[in-house]
Amino acid sequence: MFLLNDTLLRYRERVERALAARLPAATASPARLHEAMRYAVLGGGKRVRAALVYAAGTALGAGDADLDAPACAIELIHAYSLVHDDLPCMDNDDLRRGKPSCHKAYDEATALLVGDALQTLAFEVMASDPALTVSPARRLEMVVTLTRATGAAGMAGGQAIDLAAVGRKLAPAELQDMHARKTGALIHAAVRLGALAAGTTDEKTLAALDRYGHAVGLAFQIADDILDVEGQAATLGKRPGADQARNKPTYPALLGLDEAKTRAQAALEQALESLAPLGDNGAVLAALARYIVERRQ
Ligand code: GRG
Repeated sequence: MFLLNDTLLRYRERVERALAARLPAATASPARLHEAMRYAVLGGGKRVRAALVYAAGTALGAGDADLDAPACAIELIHAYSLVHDDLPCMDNDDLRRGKPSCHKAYDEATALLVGDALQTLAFEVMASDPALTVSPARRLEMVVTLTRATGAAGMAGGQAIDLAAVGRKLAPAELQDMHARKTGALIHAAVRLGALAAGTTDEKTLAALDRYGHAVGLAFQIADDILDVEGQAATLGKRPGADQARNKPTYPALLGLDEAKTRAQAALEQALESLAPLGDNGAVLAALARYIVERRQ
């Protein structure tokens, strides 16, 4: 029997090394920007998105080396989003991953540039990293997958809906749409990139993993909303209660804590059911889905 903790640790260590190798050296000019990029990316984070890339790719027969580039690209986009999200013009958070957020450790202009540079580095890695050995057409499909998840149709669009919704009561369908873009799109893309890196062309398998990715994205966000109510600052690495304090639209705020937990379980069940076509090869993805719902940070 495999242990998820060991597998997660191995993925975390692997992506940490892969990221460190792809980020610009802190000593190279412009040193302050490069140092801040490394500060924002390295030495923190659960690396759930990278783990989803590795687990999906491995389930379909990819080697780790082919999965490093998409795992890094996803984590670079995610780190950029956190740096920008923490800025005073957005969520104005001083703490991230248990340490001062990027604009607090450096300054706002540097944090803005860090986000910009991490986003472009992610696309450079996806488009040209030599560790990825798929065909040019498949690589282009991966670049497009990442752009759609990141841009106005995905994460940036979801963030815009979120900012516009503060203080306003969203309908459940609106809340789901916002989260599907803001958080779900990147999580779904992580799973799909893993599958694409494995060279899979089987539509049924890709469709099953798409269903899994959407369900896990939803489960992740509901769990995150619940943690904002029930979590502890020491384990979260950020202030709990921030969503409530800002009157943000969340699942517990809209539906109550019990119903939010019911929905998280339903999304988990859906994720697990989606994995049926993968048989035993879906075991790590199933354990990751459970971890995403049951995590305490
Ligand atoms: C600035 C374009 C732009 C988008 C920001 C992702 C996002 C959109 C904002 C982050 C706000 C937030 C806390 C959303 C809740 C879900 C989420 C992304 C949590 C953080 O992800 P984790 O828990 O973080 O995977 P770690 O630190 O473990 O990587």
